[in-house]
Amino acid sequence: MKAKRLFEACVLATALAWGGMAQAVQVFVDNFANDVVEDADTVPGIWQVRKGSYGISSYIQATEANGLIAIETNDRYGGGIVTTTSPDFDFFARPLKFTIDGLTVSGTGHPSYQVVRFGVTPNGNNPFQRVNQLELSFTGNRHFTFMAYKNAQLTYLINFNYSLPEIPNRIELVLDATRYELRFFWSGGGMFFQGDHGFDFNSWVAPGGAPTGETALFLAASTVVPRYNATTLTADAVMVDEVIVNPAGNGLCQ
Ligand SMILES: [Ca+2]
Ligand SMILES: [Ca+2]
Repeated sequence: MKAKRLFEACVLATALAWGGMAQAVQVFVDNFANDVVEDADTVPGIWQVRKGSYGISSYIQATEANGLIAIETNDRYGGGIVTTTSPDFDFFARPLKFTIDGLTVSGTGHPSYQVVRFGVTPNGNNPFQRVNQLELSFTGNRHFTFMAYKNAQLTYLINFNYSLPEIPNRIELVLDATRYELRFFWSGGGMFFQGDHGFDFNSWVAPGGAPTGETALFLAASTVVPRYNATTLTADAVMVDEVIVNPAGNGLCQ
């Protein structure tokens, strides 16, 4: 009930602010429409395909077709696509909203094997090392976590099983220098969370790096049961229609 009231308060604040708002300049958008995984709509070479980091025989495949990115894996620890680390995604410099739209998962295994991962990290070279990052994870059997890895120590910001009919079709994560807001949307409704993410500018660093605020965005899949040495997949796949990064106005609730 508390979360619902907060959502209504935010909607009201947004509605009141609407009339005076200038058109926000979009930071980044990728519709996955040019059939080249590495190239976003207008930014060539921004994505790289990365395997998980634990050295098991992992298989990651990212393909782009029909306006969708599809990520398939047999890796328990996650692999997928990662952007270049960039000041464009620095949410300490200004609030940003990261949107994942048109999300679906599919697979032939048990739904608990199908895991979607999405997050931000200052370590675009290896986001699956999990030293410092904020990461959302959904499984197909409706378990959701929002995790903060800080100096490789894991804190669950959110961790629960939810009674929804499906994985959210759209996820919006708003971050500013200290806080997060998280919204899920699916065909039957929405859900809202907010809280402190636990990082400050100086703790948001890649291993051995200096604080710059620069951030990478990643979208990944993993499976609960890895298929060691597999060279083909049983098609546990995460598919996404669009990734958008927008300024979030003067703070959260935008
Ligand atoms: Ca698309
Ligand atoms: Ca592309």
